[in-house]
Amino acid sequence: MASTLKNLSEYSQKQLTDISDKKFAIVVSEWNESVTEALFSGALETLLSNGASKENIYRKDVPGSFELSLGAQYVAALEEIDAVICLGCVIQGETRHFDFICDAVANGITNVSLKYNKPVIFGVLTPDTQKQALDRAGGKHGNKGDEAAITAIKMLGF
Ligand code: DLZ
Repeated sequence: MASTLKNLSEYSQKQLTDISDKKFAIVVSEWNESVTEALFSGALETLLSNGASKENIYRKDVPGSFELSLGAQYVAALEEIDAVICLGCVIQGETRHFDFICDAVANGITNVSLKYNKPVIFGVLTPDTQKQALDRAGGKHGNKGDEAAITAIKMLGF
């Protein structure tokens, strides 16, 4: 039931689409690196364990989550790329920077996906604290990088 599914890292083993010849770009924000590297590891492992080949997975880094949209646009524009996964972590702070970045990246990623008619997945954590981020990057709440990869695979099977 969708209402009880809180953690896609424990997704059902329902048959996923064949991704052995699909090409993925993973765009990773360098800001909050310890978190985003853990998200990247989760996404990479999940793609590989679901049949993607290592040579079909490209990684591009951007300075912060705000730059994920443009990074995604660069790679989505490449004809050979089938799906893009954007990984970032924006931690709620004292300033309104948080809202500006989150709004911009959510809208930007949506626009890139619609413009190129390809899955461009929003794998951006928006926690209140670093601990909450780590809990969702391989900790007690799973790994949202895994979930982003599963979402990309599911959209390729649409
Ligand atoms: C400036 C900034 C701040 C305050 N916080 C974060 C954050 O928590 N996570 C993140 O990914 N990036 C942050 N940034 C950087 C912006 O995303 C962006 O790189 C800069 O504003 C330059 O455009």
